[in-house]
Amino acid sequence: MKGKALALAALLFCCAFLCGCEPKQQAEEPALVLGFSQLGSESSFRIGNTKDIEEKAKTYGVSLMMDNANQKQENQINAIRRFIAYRVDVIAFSPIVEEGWDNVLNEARQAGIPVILVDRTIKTEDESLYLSQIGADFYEEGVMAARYLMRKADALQRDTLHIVEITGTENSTPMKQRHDGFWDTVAGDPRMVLLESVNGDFLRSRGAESMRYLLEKYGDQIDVIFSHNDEMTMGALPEIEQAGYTPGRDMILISIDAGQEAIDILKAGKINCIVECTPMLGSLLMETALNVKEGREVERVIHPAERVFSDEDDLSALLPRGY
Ligand code: GZL
Repeated sequence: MKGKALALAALLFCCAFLCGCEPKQQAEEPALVLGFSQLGSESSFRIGNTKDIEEKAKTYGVSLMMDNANQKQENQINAIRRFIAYRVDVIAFSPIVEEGWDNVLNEARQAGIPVILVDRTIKTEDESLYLSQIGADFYEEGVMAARYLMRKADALQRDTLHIVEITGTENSTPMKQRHDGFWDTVAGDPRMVLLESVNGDFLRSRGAESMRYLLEKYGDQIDVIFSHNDEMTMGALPEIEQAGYTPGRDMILISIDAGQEAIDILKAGKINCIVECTPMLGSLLMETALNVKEGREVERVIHPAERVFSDEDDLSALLPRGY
């Protein structure tokens, strides 16, 4: 009897295999449900960051609830509350500014939902409100920008460089730390003279407005523009040219992010230096969130590796940036 049953089972399996009707697969349970509040779509960095997180969620089998806050903190707070109500496994978000998160993160903690910060960070008295912060070392980005400028001053044998700064979103981590990293580094260098810092909110349109204002006020005095991101640099470039100056030659341009559009302009000689701020944080986020769900230890601060691209380099073999 047993031999006949085995033969029948083998026959059925062969039939199933030959007609391609393998046994029904159980629907895969997601590895985890992750709620992510993205701050907006203000730059190629941000768009690249969103795209990478969406792609890596698929790669890691993570069920992703993505919300775009369109540059408003209240929208991020509301999204986090929706994630709590939905009882996601982990909440992650890129805080548009550093303050004002304690209440909603306390609600997440009371609901037993762990929180991961992505890209930017928050200011809080209660460090237990989040488990990990994954993002660039913005202070170091400012330092790298300043070190490039000091090398450039040496190469040009300049006694003085008058600098204008176009900063990112007020009270955001990248704005505060890029500013501090840059000015702390040049503090001891008498050649470096700040004319004025103006806020461009990381936006192309505001970068143009800021550059127009600075050109009208300082004109020929400007030797260096230190811009906190590529979007604002792109906005500033046509203003510089329309005022009759050659960017990259009459004025030294230093930017941050290193998206493809800006890299192409660096290669064309109109930007002198771009400090990389990689948006490709998706794998780090998924791995950290999965570790959190499994109850494994995670690092408190995770910085991706970043480099500088400048007119000191041969960029001919540089691979496409992907953002
Ligand atoms: C930095 C990120 C900044 C980018 C800008 O990690 O927060 O925000 O440099 C973006 O392009 O707007």
